[in-house]
Amino acid sequence: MVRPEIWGVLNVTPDSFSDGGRFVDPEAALAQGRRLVAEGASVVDVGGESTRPGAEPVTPQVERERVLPVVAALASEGIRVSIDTMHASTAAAAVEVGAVIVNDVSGGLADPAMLETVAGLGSQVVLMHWRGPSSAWDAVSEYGWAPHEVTNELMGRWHAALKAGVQPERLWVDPGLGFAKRPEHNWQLLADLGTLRSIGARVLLGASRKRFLGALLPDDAPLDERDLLTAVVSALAAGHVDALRVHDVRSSARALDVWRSVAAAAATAPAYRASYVASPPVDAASRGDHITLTGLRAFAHHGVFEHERRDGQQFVVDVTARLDLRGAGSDDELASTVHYGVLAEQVVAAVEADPVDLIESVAERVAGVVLRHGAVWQVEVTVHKPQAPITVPFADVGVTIVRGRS
Ligand code: PMM
Repeated sequence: MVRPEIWGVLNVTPDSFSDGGRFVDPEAALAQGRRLVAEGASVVDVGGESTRPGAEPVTPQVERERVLPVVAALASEGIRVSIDTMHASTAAAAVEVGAVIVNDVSGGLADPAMLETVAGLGSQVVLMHWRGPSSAWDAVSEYGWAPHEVTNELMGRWHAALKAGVQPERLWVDPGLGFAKRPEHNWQLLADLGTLRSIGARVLLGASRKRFLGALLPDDAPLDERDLLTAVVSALAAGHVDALRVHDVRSSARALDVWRSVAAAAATAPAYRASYVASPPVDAASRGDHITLTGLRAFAHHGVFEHERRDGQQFVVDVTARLDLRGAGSDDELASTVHYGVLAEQVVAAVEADPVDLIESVAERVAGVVLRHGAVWQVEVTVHKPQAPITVPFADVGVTIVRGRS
């Protein structure tokens, strides 16, 4: 399992919600950027305009004056810098002085020139889910199941970016936790990051210190108490995202150490016991999706009798693999599903491998092979033995097992 990156937040603003005013001085900002990297950040995300509800918008000019010296200084030290801006002109100027990622919380909607500008810059681009400025949030924070709407809307931004000329491998998406989302919508998004992955872009997640986490703490809790909650989110989300955007890098890095230890242990377990940390969560909408393969024929030497071991016989296998097929249904990409031809060959190979006494063991082996496909969350396997040594006339005998991820 690949460990997600940590992106450290560096707000060079007088008024950001959690670190406003602390790093306005370029020297203080530079020192903080270095500290974020020393603590484990692989990117420093520099912002010069607060997105906090009620914050005063700044002109691109003021924004550039704040961020450019800091971006240039960090980049000159070999640090990968992301510029958090909604302004195409700031994005271009920041890339000019060394930024390698443009993080646009409006997903290219706030500034009509943004997508074409970044297409020409050659940088990576984060498209965050956005439904307008904070003044409009009350009117637009309605969702059925937030992961669906957010994914659909981000898919639209992803297409817009491609149309503007941005290559797909340069694109990131971000569900925009806290942006026009009520608390329940943020929790829904965290519960179903798998849907977001169906877009096929890398996923960035920004839960750090946000209000929905603060709501779990006493009213008078200091802001940095939210870092523990952020770190827990980092560990819970780690298997589903490519990067985590956080203010306190240390605590999330420690949380990822724990996650990685669990994920490493999961990787050594029998495949059908693969831990939930390695698999996308399954939401109700896709629970019934499945691929079936029936009547797969294999010749093997399983059985308790000597003649069975010596002569072999035919086995017939049916497999029902349950996985979320919505991504494949919308992008029409083989990579978004399981290739049934490959699966069929793997199942037959598993049946034809070393002889065992029981078809129960054969079924377990087949289930393990199917669950090795990370997208499959549950599998039903039936192994038939139509030539079994049964002394009375019979049509078929088989065992069926259902296995899933714990
Ligand atoms: N959140 C903030 C600012 N920029 N960018 C991305 N991609 N994702 C986010 O969730 C996000 C962001 C909120 O402000 P902060 O800098 O005070 O955390």
